[in-house]
Amino acid sequence: MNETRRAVLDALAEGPVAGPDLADRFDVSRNAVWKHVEALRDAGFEIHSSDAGYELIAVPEFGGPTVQYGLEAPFDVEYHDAIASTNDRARELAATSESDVVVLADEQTGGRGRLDREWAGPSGGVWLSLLVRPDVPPSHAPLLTLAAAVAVTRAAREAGVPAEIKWPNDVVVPADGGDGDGDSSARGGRKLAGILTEMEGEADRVSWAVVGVGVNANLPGERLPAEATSVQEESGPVERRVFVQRLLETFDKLRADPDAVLPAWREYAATLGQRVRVETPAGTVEGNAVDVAVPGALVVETDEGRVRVHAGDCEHLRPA
Ligand code: BT5
Repeated sequence: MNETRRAVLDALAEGPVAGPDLADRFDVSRNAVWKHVEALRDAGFEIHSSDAGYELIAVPEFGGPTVQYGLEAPFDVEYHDAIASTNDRARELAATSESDVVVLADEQTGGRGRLDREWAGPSGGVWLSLLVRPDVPPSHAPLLTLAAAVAVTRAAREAGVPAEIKWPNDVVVPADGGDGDGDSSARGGRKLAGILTEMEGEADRVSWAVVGVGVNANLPGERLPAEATSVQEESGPVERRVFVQRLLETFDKLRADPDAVLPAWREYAATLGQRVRVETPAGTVEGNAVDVAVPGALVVETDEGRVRVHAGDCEHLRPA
């Protein structure tokens, strides 16, 4: 949404305002004002017009302009009702000079998880990919995944869901409902969200990173895979516009303050203190998960000593 349109929208939200006044205020023609109003109506904003002028009555439930409206983070939002994969679209944009763009969809028909696994993306979810160009070495990219996990967890908790983070990239609702008595299911809870970070880098710097976030927001249980849950199932439907805004705002703050990522992650971690088995590309690691270390490695206390695991699938085991 361009700056004038955003400013027109802000003005309409403050009460009836006459078209000519808007034209004067923003130094554009009356016709241009009318075009902005019509474009906003097309995007689903309900704008009432009377003798007193234009007035914003309601914002759309979901979409690009409605997420950008009131968003306190510098992202442009490209919205699709349906798309194969927001990560694929963000990767296309990565080939241009775009940055700080969020590709957002209501429905994803060819969503991907890690290792080319399928990701179910029915209408009603929050499927988004952030295209960013952080000035960090490629080895630090996992911090983006952790930051996104913190951002999702915070937004989910604000929506009333006792979400926790399962290393490295899952946001889950523990089977014990988050009361911390350790009685989690063997796999570590029901999955609320997953994150898929992809990037391209040179030796010392990330060229682009696409952080793909999938959150089961307003989805009934029967539309979810087994072992999954949704915000709707846990605490009722959520205003997705607000959910996405909070998520993007937290992510934006954390990327500006990388030192804050690990402490926030530890605070929400379901994995720390658990007995885990991690299938890594180099083999299986089993032991107690004791910490997370820069840039996102899980520290596991094994019979042979401490091991840092950088990637893999993590299973929470029942205490021995
Ligand atoms: C992930 O992979 O958890 C990363 C998922 C990332 C999805 C987002 S949506 C926006 C963006 N665009 C994309 O195309 N992708 C990203 P992984 O850890 O490999 O988990 C995948 C596994 O989770 C699957 O094999 C299923 O078992 C399970 N799964 C699939 N869909 C799910 C869903 N909607 N909710 C919970 N679990 C699901």
